Amino acid sequence: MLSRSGSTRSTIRANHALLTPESFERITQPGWDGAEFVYVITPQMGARFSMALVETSAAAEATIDSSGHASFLFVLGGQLEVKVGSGSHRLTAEDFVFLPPSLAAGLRYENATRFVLYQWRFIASGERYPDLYVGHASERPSSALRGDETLQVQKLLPTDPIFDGEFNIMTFEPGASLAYVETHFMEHGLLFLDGGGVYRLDENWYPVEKGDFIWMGPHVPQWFGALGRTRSRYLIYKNYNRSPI
Ligand code: UGY
Ligand code: MN
Repeated sequence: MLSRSGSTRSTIRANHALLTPESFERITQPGWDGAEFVYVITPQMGARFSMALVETSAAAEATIDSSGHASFLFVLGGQLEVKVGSGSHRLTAEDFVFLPPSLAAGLRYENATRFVLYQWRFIASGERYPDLYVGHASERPSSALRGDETLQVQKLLPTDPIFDGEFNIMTFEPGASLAYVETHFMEHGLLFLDGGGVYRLDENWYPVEKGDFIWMGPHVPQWFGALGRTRSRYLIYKNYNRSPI
């Protein structure tokens, strides 16, 4: 949905950003035939990771450059095949894969595939990187956040300090909210999967909905209240298991 009015809900601030689809700018990347990238969150805005929406218009193959970087792919629609060594994994909507820096992975995507690609410089603990991890969101267990049954969290990755980050899906019943305004040094890269509501970021309150992305920088005060009559869900990355220094 293009807007010719000169207005957008996208807002870029020093410690947070809201990125909404009417302002997305698409670019190509070498080695990714038939794919376009919307880099919604980047180091250029101050983040220590990048988050891109990748959309394909033709079937093709690509490889993930893993030199020091880990990657996490979450499929929104279409079909993606991940090939590592002699193994292969077929991913469809809400399937995901974590790729450690040590691994060379080939991708094959069909036409009209959409996925989110997070990449960051992995901070190892000890000598070993985690292995490749593939999963499906609906198969990950859900638990109430601090006993609040209206706010469920699914941890997509195993709870193991070998990972330097978490990827979670948070599901809010209509009217549910975060219990308090969080502040923490960890950053977030978020995509609204369903529903919407009001997101507080720093001293600002933003209406948000499905398809919106948010960057929360270190320490930015953050709170969400879900509105509407259906559940709200978001996918959220957080650097985790590592100290700030
Ligand atoms: O895990 C988190 O920090 C999460 N509760 N933050 C958020 O939803 N903004
Ligand atoms: Mn948080």
